[in-house]
Amino acid sequence: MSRVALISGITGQDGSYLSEFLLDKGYTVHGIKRRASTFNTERIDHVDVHPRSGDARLFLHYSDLSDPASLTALIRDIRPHEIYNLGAQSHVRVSFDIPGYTADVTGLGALRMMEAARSADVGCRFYQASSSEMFGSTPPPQREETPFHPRSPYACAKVYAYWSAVNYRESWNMFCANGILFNHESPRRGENFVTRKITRAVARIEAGIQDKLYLGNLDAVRDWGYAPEYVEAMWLALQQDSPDDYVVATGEGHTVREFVEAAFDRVGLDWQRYVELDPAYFRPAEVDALIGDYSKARRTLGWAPKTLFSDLVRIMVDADRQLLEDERMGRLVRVDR
Ligand code: NAP
Ligand code: G4F
Repeated sequence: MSRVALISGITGQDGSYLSEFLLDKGYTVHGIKRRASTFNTERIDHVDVHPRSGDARLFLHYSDLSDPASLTALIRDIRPHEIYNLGAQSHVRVSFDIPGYTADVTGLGALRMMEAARSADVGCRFYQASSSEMFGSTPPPQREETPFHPRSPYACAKVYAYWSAVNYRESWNMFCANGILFNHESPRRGENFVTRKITRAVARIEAGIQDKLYLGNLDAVRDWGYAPEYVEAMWLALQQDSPDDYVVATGEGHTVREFVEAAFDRVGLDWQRYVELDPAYFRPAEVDALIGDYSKARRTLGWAPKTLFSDLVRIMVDADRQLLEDERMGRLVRVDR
């Protein structure tokens, strides 16, 4: 019988890659989508076979991390072997504008998922999408034992969710694992995270339809990996004999400025002619440097990154050039089923 997984955040970057990964492994995949006034399933439409075809192994359900009753009912109904809690208000800068909502969805939402799994009593394994943002101002390299010093409402909420997962493990003997993932990017990255904002702008500036790119802090250092590789680490964390917490990273740090320079270089343009600073993109408190030590994941999970900085920049710039070309040629048409 096929294994069953439930993913919150299935419509996001990681949820889409994880769905593909689990479907390839033969899983039946259920995902939580939230009601929106516009279509929000663009990242998974290509793997979503309609149930009426009889071949479907991906099923989407309306629910929300703010609605405990629907989470409990869903888990009781589908009885998953594995739950991946990827849903979150995941934008750090935005979390300063909506701190209460971020705490509710990103922090309490994780608790609601764990409590729903516990009360449904289905004996499933639970993955919590923890974040390198929890390390905040603690200097690199950061590893599992590094103390947290969160610097945003988002990071505070993630610390709460992290400790809730540890607490459910210790209190209820639930198999709860935290993946402490450092930044990971891809052509499916949300357009208002810095890497994707840059690569989209590069494609548009090259095509002559955008003049300037407005950014905030160019000095921040991030450890950027490739998202499709990171979802394998999530799965591996749930295949171990006992639950644990893992840093997942590349071990390489680069500044935002280096990313900008490499992306403009890819199309032969001098970034200094196009990039301007806008104070609106600076944060009330910044995380200066995140560089992860992933030795435990390598040793225990057998996981290591394959795609490093310059390949990541190339993949993202080339994908945004292609996407723009497809949009301009009218090749991207949504077909309702
Ligand atoms: P993302 O693209 O922003 O996706 C977030 C997902 O959460 C989307 O599917 C979103 O739905 C959903 N969501 C938001 N609010 C929700 C709610 N109230 N109820 C249910 N679902 C809700 O994020 P990502 O990059 O894939 O990251 C996945 C997870 O890993 C997040 O928890 C993030 O905080 C964490 N993380 C990410 C990174 C990274 O570098 N990407 C690093 C460390 C940790 P809509 O599509 O409807 O908006
Ligand atoms: O791309 P960012 O918005 O990602 P950030 O804040 O590191 O958070 C991401 O990674 C976390 C893991 O460490 C995740 F938990 C979180 O969910 C999210 O996926 O910003 C990266 C850096 C920051 O230092 C920011 O100040 O880029 C700097 N930056 C400079 N100009 C900008 C901009 N960030 C954004 N979003 N937009 C700018 O214009």
